[in-house]
Amino acid sequence: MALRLHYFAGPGRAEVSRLLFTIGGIPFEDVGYSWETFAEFKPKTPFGQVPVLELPDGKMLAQSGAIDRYVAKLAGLYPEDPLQAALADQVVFQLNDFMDLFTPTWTMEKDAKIKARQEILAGKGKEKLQALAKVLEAAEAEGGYVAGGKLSFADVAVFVNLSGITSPIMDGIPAGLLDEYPVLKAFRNKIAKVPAIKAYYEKYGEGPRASFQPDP
Ligand SMILES: N[C@@H](CCC(=O)N[C@@H](CS)C(=O)NCC(=O)O)C(=O)O
Repeated sequence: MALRLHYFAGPGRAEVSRLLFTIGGIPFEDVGYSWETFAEFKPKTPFGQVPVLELPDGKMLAQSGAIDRYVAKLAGLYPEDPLQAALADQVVFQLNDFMDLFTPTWTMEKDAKIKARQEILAGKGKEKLQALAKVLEAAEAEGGYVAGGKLSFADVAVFVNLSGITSPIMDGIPAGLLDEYPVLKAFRNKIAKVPAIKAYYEKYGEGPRASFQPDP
């Protein structure tokens, strides 16, 4: 039985793993839920949340960070060198800190949500994106990727988070946000052109994933 990745239909916290499976050529089943169908599955998960990766023996692995690293190792996309692995991880944790800023906005009414997101982008969010740009600029000069001079799960995570934050479903976030951060824009676009990633969004790049395409 193939590994089964359970999540909602959108990109969200499962997209990094979907791409890692795809780049690595590892077959997997992408099991999508609506809020209604998730209610039935929820009690079967370790922590009542998705994503969950169902293993061939039926065991369930939860937490996107654990799933991403496991799939990255299967796909040969987790650096073997401990320092390079830590350098990859530091960027992924920085991305998590950035995305966590928006967590309280998800349940807000539309007007409040737009205002709160604009404030984040002008304050703490800007600081975090600027800091990320500095790290990526240095990485670019040292081999072109986040760690070890080659593609790893951290590059995929950068791509997914920068594409996701500018998704058409993100009220209050300008589609052209990355124009303010040329290093981030260029990096996202470079990873968008990795052949397996580009092919994935040629197939699935509609709706919330429109922003995952390479720049025109
Ligand atoms: N830290 C967890 C968070 C998982 C999470 O927040 N999942 C949300 C969807 S993005 C969920 O399952 N929500 C439904 C619920 O909590 O009932 C991870 O990264 O996997």
